[in-house]
Formats: sequence, structure tokens, C-alpha cells
Amino acid sequence: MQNRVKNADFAAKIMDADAAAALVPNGALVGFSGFVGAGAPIHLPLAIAKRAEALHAQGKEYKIGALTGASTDPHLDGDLAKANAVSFRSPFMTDRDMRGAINTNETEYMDVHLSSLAQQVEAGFFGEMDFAIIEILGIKEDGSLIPSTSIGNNQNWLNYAKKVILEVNCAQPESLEGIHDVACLPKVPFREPINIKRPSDRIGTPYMKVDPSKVVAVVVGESKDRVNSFTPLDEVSIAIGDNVVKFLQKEEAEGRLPKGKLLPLQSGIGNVANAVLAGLERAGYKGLSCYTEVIQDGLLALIKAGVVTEVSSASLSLSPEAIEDFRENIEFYKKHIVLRPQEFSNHPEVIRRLGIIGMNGMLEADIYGNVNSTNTMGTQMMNGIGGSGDFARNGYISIFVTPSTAKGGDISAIVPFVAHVNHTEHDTMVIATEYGYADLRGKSPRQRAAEMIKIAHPDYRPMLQAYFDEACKGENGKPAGHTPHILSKALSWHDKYNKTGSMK
Ligand code: 0RQ
Repeated sequence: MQNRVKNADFAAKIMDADAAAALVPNGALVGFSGFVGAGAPIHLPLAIAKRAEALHAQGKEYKIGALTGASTDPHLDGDLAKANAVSFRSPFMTDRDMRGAINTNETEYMDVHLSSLAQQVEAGFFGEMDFAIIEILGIKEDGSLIPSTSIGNNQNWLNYAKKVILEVNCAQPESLEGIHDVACLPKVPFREPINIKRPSDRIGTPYMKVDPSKVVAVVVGESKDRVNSFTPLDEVSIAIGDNVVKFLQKEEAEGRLPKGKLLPLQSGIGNVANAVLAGLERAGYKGLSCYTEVIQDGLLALIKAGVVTEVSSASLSLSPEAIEDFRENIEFYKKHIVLRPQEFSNHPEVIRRLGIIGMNGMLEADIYGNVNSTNTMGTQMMNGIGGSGDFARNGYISIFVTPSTAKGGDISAIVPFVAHVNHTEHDTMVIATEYGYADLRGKSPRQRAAEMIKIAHPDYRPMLQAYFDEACKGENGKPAGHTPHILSKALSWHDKYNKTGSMK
């Protein structure tokens, strides 16, 4: 094992993961590192999970609160959820077992915008943070910490937590040193304007800092990020990508976006978001920039191809194949990438000022443009809002993308009324499926409905039109009003799916 702990005080605190886990008591609120599968500790959560199982077997209680940057799956969320060791979770997760614990209410979950969690913890809205457990690449002679593949809320947790455990991951390349730009917002009301004028601007230092007296353990190990590989692009996702590009090109042609350069892009997570990025490459763009929170495989490929040359992100969330490519070409990628904390990557003011084009996946939208990104059939948590709200609310243009149907056609992604609302009609501007894009800007609810029905799957278009026409007639002798609905039928599609397995 390489010598990654170069400071003698920290080296004296090295212990194994089981000994470090034993320091974390029942009921502790823990701030973990980790953002979309990148840079989350592995050995500590596993040791905490093992300990929880052993204590449960003795009839003792053991659960912790777990705050992160974003999703960590499957190592941290998965191991802890399987051990039923999490009482409270925030702000975002994508792990199947954690999702199960949340939907059976074994774990309380608060779904919060990624930009705001750190500020809310600092303000004390969650009580005191007892521990920070943070993966790092190494500790320098002067005690500064080299961050790992994500920054997320790490510096914030190091600042706020009463005690700190550092997990030094020797499997992550040390050559990442220098890619990070670490800073922290001062407390309100002492904040100054954030000096980020373009995605590549740096405002901090490449290292994190921690008060050494708070560090109770250093665990040294090796573990690779475990990010799932992407499914290859299919016809539907290629068509969605092409429709988004068609929209962007129209905006350029009509003078609302700079020609050939667009504006800095944010692209969300998932297969469809990946497909949109691929559409930009097919369209021949070069020299674009991104101000986003996650670099997934699709974006890495675009950097390699010169389609994107400047990227600001909070994490490098790459599949095993993409990680190999990243390692081989690390010096090249470092010239194009800045990794920064999520309170900056997702900061509403910066997003609004830079004029970001936000592109995110969704579960469903209604005919008026309200979007549900999180709760299937209105009740079952999928992943969380993540950063989609930060970008949708504040972006210059906010785009949502989805296949027109899910579950083999039994679910329509365009419905009369969404069963849960994350992004209201006031924040959504463009919605794209494989059948085209609905441009909702500058349109009233009734005008929006006409656009939305056009991008629904052909099987569902007549049903949506019939709903809208009936709603426009008004109910109970009253005129239809500004946003026509038939209240008794607004959620009937979801109800039907729950009862019959199909919205048809
Ligand atoms: O489930 O695989 O079990 O069939 O949802 O759907 O179409 O593969 O879409 O991978 O792009 O994810 C909204 C979840 C879309 C994601 C969501 C089912 C569908 C499938 C996935 P199966 P797809 P994607 C920045 C931005 C919120 C956070 C965010 C997301 C599974 O984009 O989590 O945007 N967004 N963050 O079958 C029931 C529907 C459905 C449905 C799809 N209407 N009802 N199930 N599915 N539509 C990143 C960060 O914040 C860090």
C-alpha cells in the first residue's frame, strides 16, 4: 500500500475500519462523502453495517442519520440499508435497498435541493452533525486533504461535524490532485458575490482542510467507485436527443442562443440524459462548456471528442470502462475539468447569471407542464429531486426529457395531472420525448396543453385530448377557468394503473 498519509499526526490515528466504526454511536448524525456513486467511503459504511447487524442480533438498537452529497450506491446506501441501520437519509439516493427502506418507512427521507443541504445543516435545521466520514485520496505533509472523485458537501461536513473519520482510498489515482477547487460559502449575512464568471474559473484551493483535533480515526484502504455501466443508446433515446438538439438549433437560428456555442449546459443523470449529450456530438458541435453537477460517461466522451472543452462539476461518476479511459488520459482531462463543492456547482445565483441550459430526466409531466421527477404513481420514491430543481428553477432554459411511455407502454409519461409535483409549470420551459418537443415558453395553460398532447405517445394522445376537451367544457355548471381540470378524473390514469397494471 502506497504511503498516502504523509502527516505524522494523522498517521498516528490510522486504525482498521471496524475499530473506527465502533466510535460511531447509535443515533449519530453522520455526514458522508459521495456524489452519484463517486467518492463515497466503502470500508466504514460496511463496518458500520456489520456492527449494526451484530447489535440488532443482540436485541440492541442501532441506527444512524446519513447525509451525503448525492447518491452513493451501492456500497454506502446499499450496505447500510440492508442492515436496517439508517433512521434518516438526505438528500438523494439511487440504491434499490435504500429506496426500499424509504418506501417502507424504515428510513425517514428528506428530499431536498442539492444546493441547499449544506446551508440547512450549518443553520442547525438537522440538529448537530456528530461525525463526518469522508473519502480522500491522501493527506499531505501539512495536513491538507486531497479530495477524491467527488467533492459534494465534503468540506462542509468537515467544518460542521464534531468528529471526523477519514477514509484514504489508495485505489483512486493520486494524479487527480489539482483538479479540485474547494471553497465554502461564508455564513449569512456575510456572503460576498461568487466570483465564477465562466465554468473553468477557480475560486478556492485544490485541497480540503480539517481541524486535526477533530479527527478521531484514519482508515486506509482500496476500493473502486462502483458506478453502473450505461445501457447502449436505443432508438427512443436517440430520437429524444435529436429532438433536444433540434430545439437548440432553432434557438440559435432565431438568435436566442449564441451560434455554435450555445450557453453552458447542465445534464442530469440517467440513460436519457446521456442520450441527449450524444445528440450534441452527432450534430457536430465543438468547444461547448458545461456547468453541471455530475460527469457521467456521455460527458467524458464529449470532452474526449472536443465537443465540450470546459466543464465544472461536483463529481466524476464514471462506469468501470470510462474510469479506465479517464486514468489513461488523466492529464488531458484535468485540463478541461474543475471539480467543486455542490453549493457552488448548483448555486442558484451562479446558474441564473451564467445562463445555464438545464437538461434533466423526469418520470412524468402533465398537460400544463408540471413535472414529477421523483414519486412513481405519486407515492413511491424513485431517487429524489437531486439537482434538477436547482437548474430548472434558475436556468436560462430548462428542458425535461423522457421516453413517452414506461413499463412497455402501460404508463404514459404525459398525463392529465402529475401525481406528485417537483417542478411547477412556472419553471418548466421545454419538454421532449421521442415524438418531438413541447415549447411551453410564453404560453398560457391551454396553449401549453396543445403542445404537450402532441409529444405524447400516439396511443395516449386521443385520451389526453378527450380529457382536455371535457375539462374545457367546465364542471357543475361553472366555466372551465384558467387551468381546466376534471377533478374527479385528474388522477384517474394513475388510479387505473394501480388497479389494472395499465393506464390504457
Ligand atoms: O424503471 O428500469 O425499472 O423500468 O423509471 O427510467 O426512462 O430509464 O429514465 O434513467 O433517465 O431516469 C426521472 C428517474 C429518469 C431520473 C429519472 C421508470 C422506468 C425505469 C428509469 P425500470 P428511464 P432515466 C442531476 C439531476 C431526478 C433527479 C435529477 C431522476 C426508471 O432522471 O432520478 O434529475 N431524476 N437530478 O420504467 C413509473 C413513470 C415512469 C417510471 C419512468 N412515469 N412512472 N415509472 N419510469 N417513467 C443529477 C443529480 O441530481 C445528482
